[in-house]
Amino acid sequence: MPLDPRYTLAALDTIGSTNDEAKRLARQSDAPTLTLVWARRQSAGRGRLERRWMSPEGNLYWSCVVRLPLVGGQVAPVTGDLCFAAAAAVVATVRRLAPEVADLAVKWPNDVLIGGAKTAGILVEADNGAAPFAVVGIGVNVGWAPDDTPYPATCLAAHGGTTDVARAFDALSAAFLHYHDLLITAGPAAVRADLEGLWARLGERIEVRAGAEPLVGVFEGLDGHGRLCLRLDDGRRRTVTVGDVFFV
Ligand code: BT5
Repeated sequence: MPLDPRYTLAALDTIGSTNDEAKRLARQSDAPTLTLVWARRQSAGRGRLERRWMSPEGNLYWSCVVRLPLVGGQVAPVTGDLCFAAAAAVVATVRRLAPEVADLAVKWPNDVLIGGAKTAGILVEADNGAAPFAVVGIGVNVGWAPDDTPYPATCLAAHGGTTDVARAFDALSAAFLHYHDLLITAGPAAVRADLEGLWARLGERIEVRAGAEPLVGVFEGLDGHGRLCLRLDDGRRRTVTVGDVFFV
């Protein structure tokens, strides 16, 4: 499947982090929107909060520059929306490349799980400088998963899916373009609609670490901005914009 001509591709062998390379290209060489960086392996792959993303050969390491639209002279708050677009693109990719998978879920805001185990992670980073942009970074475990993470991890191949990273690249690139365009033409609610029914632990008790104090309560759903809504044990409701969800 040829890459859509709206993308510009930098395909690399080994790089520290495809997100860092995408940021460098966006800042230094004025790379256009939809500049893609794809590496065979990463030597310093990152998760959120500088956590490590294990990145040996055999998996997909994909980052895309998205130039942010300006709304009323301000950078539109689209970072979270891009995270949902990325999650929806990963879900479409898993469905295509591992069609036997039944238990697919998204752990708010950025993990895609198969059978409760992490299969993909998403890291969206924004630069609100003079020429604002975001980098959408996606790691998909295609043929390999770590066995020493605090929470279980898995890969497509372990669920009857492909081991072909190039196929995963093609599928993810096509799916992300679809959701990128849907975000622009129909808005974030249309993107989130495709994630309905996929939220892990909806209606169940979860723990959210967003500040100093962990919050424990029932995950009631997302609000109109994609924020997580929690009903605490004392009946109060809290919405969380950024945080980590833990299963209790
Ligand atoms: C994420 O962070 O899940 C975002 C991961 C984004 C990785 C992509 S790869 C392409 C681009 N370039 C980068 O440098 N990054 C992006 P977070 O929610 O913070 O989860 C990180 C945690 O996941 C780690 O602390 C480990 O416990 C676990 N982990 C690390 N590597 C993993 C892997 N390959 N598969 C499953 N879990 C992993």
